[in-house]
Amino acid sequence: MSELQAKYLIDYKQPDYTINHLSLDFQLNIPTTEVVAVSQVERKSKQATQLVLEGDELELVSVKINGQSATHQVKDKQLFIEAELDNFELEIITHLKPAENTALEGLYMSDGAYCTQCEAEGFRRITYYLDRPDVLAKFDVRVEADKAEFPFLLSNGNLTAKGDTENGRHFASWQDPFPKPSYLFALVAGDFDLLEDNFITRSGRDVKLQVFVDKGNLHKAHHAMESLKKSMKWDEERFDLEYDLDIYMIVAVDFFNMGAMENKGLNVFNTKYVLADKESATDDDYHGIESVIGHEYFHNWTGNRVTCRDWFQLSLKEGLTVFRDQEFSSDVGSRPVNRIQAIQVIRNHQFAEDAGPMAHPIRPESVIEMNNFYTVTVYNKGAEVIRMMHTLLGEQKFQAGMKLYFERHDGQAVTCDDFVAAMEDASGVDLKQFRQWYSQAGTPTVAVNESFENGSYQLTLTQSRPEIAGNNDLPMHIPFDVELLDAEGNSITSKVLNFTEHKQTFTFDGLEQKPVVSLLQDFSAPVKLEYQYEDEHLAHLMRYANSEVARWEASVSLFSKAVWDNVKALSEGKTMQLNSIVQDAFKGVILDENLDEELIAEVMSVPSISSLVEQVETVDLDALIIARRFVKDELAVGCEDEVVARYHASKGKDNASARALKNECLAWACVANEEYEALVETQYQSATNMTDSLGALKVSSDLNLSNRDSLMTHFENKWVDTPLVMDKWFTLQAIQDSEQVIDKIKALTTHKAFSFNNPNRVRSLIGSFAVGNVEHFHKADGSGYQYLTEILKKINTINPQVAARIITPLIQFSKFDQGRQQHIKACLQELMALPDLSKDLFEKVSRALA
Ligand code: 7MF
Ligand code: ZN
Repeated sequence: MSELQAKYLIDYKQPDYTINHLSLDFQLNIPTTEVVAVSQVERKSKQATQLVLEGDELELVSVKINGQSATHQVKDKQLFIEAELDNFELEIITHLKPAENTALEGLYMSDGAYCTQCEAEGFRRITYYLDRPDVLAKFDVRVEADKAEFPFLLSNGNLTAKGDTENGRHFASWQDPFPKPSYLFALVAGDFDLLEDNFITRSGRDVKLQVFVDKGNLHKAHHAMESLKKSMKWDEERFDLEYDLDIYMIVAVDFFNMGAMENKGLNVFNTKYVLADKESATDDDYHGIESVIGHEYFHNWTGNRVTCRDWFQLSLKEGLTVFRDQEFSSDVGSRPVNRIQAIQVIRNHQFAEDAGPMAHPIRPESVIEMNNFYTVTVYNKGAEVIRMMHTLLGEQKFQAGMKLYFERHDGQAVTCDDFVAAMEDASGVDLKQFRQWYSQAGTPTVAVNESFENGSYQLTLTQSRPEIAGNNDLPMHIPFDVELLDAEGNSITSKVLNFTEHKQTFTFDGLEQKPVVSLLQDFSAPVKLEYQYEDEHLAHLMRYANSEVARWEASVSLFSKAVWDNVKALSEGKTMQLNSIVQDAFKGVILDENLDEELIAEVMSVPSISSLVEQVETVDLDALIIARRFVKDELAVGCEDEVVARYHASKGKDNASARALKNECLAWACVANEEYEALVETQYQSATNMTDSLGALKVSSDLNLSNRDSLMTHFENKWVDTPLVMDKWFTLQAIQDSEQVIDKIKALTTHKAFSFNNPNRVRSLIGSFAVGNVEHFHKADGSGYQYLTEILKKINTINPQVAARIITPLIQFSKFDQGRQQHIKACLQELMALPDLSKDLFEKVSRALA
């Protein structure tokens, strides 16, 4: 079978053999590391004669069964072993080259430390194994390395022995009492600063907590530690879940393909989600760290204790764990602001994925490269699906469902359907139709019609969804939250409608006047709405809707409508204009003393070009850019006095909400009038935290103020040795509005702080250009596409996962004009012709060209 062939969910079969115990022995050395893997194998299917193991990038040294050399053959990344025994001991010795591993999958070196990343299929780069999540084994691990260079030797579970060996080397032995799939294995060896603390669990057990960071960064580890303790407490209180080992370790590494990884007892994190102090990290960074630490911790139950049967079930653990981390952030912080941010991820990224060539249900049915399915669909739409169940059941029944899920499946590898069944059985709520959310790709659309007669208000909803292979035409169960308001802004009624048919009418009787309706409140389902709003209607909601999320939502719709009205004006050769209702509505929010400042900042941050693109089927990108800029400028000019006043009022306050508002006000003020550059200069020079200095720098850079170059140079000199801060600087460079931006980016790839081997650097410079610089990446001459293609060719061989992530903006293009599409197609064909194209890129490029 070619490795470029897809695998299918319907082909799932239980394994013929399983492994109950694995002992791993690592002799860590550069260039060659030796791994001795001893498995206790059990034959499950009596007619099986051959054990087939997966392996990749390995040098096979020997294979023994019960101490005797075994008959075997390696073919196409698989090892076939003759094994006609019901129980046997299998010993495999492999050699690896960690220092040459730039893909950062399996065992690799990160800045002088050994570390591993095994999810999804990286364990097969360490030894030949049944590398699939439904094989659960108890792991014993022995690690040996040079003592001076690698004083810390870590793996999953509890330390059982350590000591010195020969030639300045030492060893440590670890035992994980919980059976686990191979993707949760981890090993780290290196020299670190260590922050220690402890947590007493609800039942009184004392858990040792350790955060390992690069030398010299100890002072940046405290927020991560506090976040961990908060997470542990929250999971006990809200989900009744307690930690289960005596030790919990977090290691922060510079070279990491993703955000973090939940390896049992030994989480490995990208430094970006651990290191913070107020000089170098923004309020957003602090928030991100708290939520990622939470996410990985919450996996201990939703992912590790109960894991996935196969990788098609990834959303079982990821959708649920994202839901849990969102609830955590909302309980310990601002619920409306967290909800707004989650909604934005769906609208700005997930809808695009669902409308593009990589569209898939939250439980995909076919996969070539599993790494390509760690997506906003599986994660974030998956979380919305869990949230809808929460809405349908309510907190109490939802928690009863969780309890039953753990009672039934603790220690097992299960399916999404097992989860839904537990929710259904514990609550008595019928979720048969609801299960469609797991199998349908594409974003459903709900068209809304209303009528009002004799005191009766009728809301008629019609649902449809795109025709994508695998979709059916049965209606979905859509929880549809509505609120009716009267003309004075009082709430008449608020409820969640069970919208289950293709077309359904809901009636509200006994009304005196036609109500103003707030639709799909709190984004109660991940759908697109079709409804013709009037400006007055939206302004009313912005002012009076009960829910703050609904008020923000109305501001998004009002701004968007103003943009589209002007796109239309442009196409008809008319002059652009902005309705004073829009002006007044935004002014009203900016002046509102009762609204949370962070919420005002969210309203002021107005929809991005890419989120506007998501609202329509086809778009004249150039007209959109002009119209959006016009609306933004008009609003800023109209609110100049108000934003300047609020800027000064927020200045003295020392909290994240006030800073968020202050920085939005600064941006608006400078859009209105460049004379406020003096405020930017003062804020930058007197800032005592990164939120304020970066806030000022970003305004100067985005608007190309006259102090831009001097501030950028100052920032660069100050932070050149702090990689995570340089990432912010690289991003500002990449998203600047300059005709020379590509040449500038090219020059920056030789900057001493840049490296193509480090995923954070590539994402901050190249990724942000492609995602965040819509105007220049999508230049009509194709130069942006061509540049990304050049980079992709390079990264394809260095790190296929990173390449496959940053190609996203190049394959989600179908809305633009023919000229742009032709340029993109030529780029994709160029990639397709690469002799060494990775399967990660192959899957995406071939789907985009199909
Ligand atoms: C919060 O899911 C939300 C999502 C896989 C790696 C972390 O725990 C994870 C890992 C990818 C993409 C997003 C996230 C993760 C991964 C993530 C992290 C924090 N199991 Br790929
Ligand atoms: Zn996760």
